[in-house]
Amino acid sequence: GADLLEGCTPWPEEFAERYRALGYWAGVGLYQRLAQVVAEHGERVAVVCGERRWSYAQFDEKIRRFAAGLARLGIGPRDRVVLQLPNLGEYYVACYALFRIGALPVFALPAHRRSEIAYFVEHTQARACVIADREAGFDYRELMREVRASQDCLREVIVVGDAQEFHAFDSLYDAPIDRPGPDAGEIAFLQLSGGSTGVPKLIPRSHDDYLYSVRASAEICGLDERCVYLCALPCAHNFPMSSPGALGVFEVGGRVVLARQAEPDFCFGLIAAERVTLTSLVPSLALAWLESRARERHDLSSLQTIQIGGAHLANEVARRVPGAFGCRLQQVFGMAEGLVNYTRDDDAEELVLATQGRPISADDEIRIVDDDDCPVAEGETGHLLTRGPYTIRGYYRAEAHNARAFTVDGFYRTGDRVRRLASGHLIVEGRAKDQVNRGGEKIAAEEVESHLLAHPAVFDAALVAMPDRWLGEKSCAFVVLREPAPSPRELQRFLRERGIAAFKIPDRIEPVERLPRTAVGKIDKKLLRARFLAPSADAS
Ligand code: J2J
Repeated sequence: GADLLEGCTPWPEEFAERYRALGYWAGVGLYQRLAQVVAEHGERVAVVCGERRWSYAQFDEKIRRFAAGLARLGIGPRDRVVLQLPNLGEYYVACYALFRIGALPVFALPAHRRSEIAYFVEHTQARACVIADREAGFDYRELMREVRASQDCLREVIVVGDAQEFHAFDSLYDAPIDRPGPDAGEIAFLQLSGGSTGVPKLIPRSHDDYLYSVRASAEICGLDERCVYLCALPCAHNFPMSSPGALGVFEVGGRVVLARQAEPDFCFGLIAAERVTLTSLVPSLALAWLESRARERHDLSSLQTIQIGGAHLANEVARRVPGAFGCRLQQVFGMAEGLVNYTRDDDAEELVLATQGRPISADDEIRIVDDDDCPVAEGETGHLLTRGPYTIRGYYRAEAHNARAFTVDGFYRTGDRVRRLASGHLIVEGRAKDQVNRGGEKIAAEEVESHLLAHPAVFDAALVAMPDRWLGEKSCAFVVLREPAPSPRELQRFLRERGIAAFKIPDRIEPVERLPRTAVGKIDKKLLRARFLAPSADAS
């Protein structure tokens, strides 16, 4: 671990040794593992994307050819490449090709705009970006032109579709070359954190640690080669990627069906046509699927399990799922930093409906503590801290933040408030971190506040969650304004022009005289949130 990628925190040697000795870390790289599956399941269908169907052998050939093309562009071990693609088969080709050559994808979301992408490029000193030409009315090539103008490190732009002055994705399918893969202890990629601070944090995951979580997840979920998984969430999210997600399905020789949109009608059609057995949803999407009449028009009988996670799932919604879809519900409480909890097939019904599951691994260490880091009494609610064979020990290039986000003995402070049952199942009771969870999309309050404060007429700003029937939470910014005061609409436009993802733009902006403060002078967000509980305060 001594010569890990600069800016990453290795596991202490005694832990690494233990995780290897227990067989969690198998010493196999992510591409290497896929190659083993290809050898066994070459003729089976791996990826379905629109009209295209790729067998494992075809998928692998694309990966090896694309890896050669990347190498021709000079992309090599440990180079960072920002990957910003919608749900397309090329997503996984690019991922595994980068894994193969030991370069690191940086998992951006299609919703990200100039501010986020420029930050990822700069912070990781990325050499290349992989994008789609256009999607949902947005031209990503335009975005790249803007980013390139300010970022000298960014040499190559690779475009799925009409490349214009950039490299066409398809032009990089060279003749494969054999090359040794990276060591499995290496960092495989940088995943995005939900975060709560001013700038997004990046999560370095190693081949060994990630593959363990994927393999164990596939096992817990009982996947085998007959599994047909519908990827309806953005494929860059950690949940549909690894819990067990697409990588879990590739682990067993199953089939990944990519949904370009998450709309019920569209997805139900795919479920019926492809005989989908498994999918993963955030609660807001599950609710939309439940409420959709389209359910009655399609044959959904192939579904065996719907996983729901990423945000609070209301008990009433959980109860409706099995009956409405004629399949099992599995609750998933996970985080891109590591720890993932699942309810299990043989759990009592009440546990499945009312808890967020228990950890993957016997070596996931769970601590539930009070504000002073002292363990709370058994069964009481407290802050969740965790450490284990697939939970990171530090964010990428974030030394000062790491000192706060991890305990001295390496536990990650999740920012979630949980309670543990005697069975080991966790119930997520709330959140201490300064974040809005907007239908599973995480918004770091401080990040949006600092964008607001960049406006000359904004004197002070506080972003808080407000309850929403569909998304669970929406965001509301309370702002103290100087004259001439801009309207809420003007402020929203200002944020859009700063180039931030649409989901981060406050759903509501409330001008106030002043922000309430706590005794120590911090903005009292609890008091601000409480306004949404008092019926008289909600004017909208
Ligand atoms: C309440 N809050 C939840 C749940 C996540 C699997 C599943 C989800 C994610 C994910 C993931 C929750 N109930 N069931 O990476 O592999 C909130 C918590 C958590 C944060 C992590 C996976 N499931 N959450 O959502 O990194 O606050 O990962 O700390 O996006 O989502 O967000 P993220």
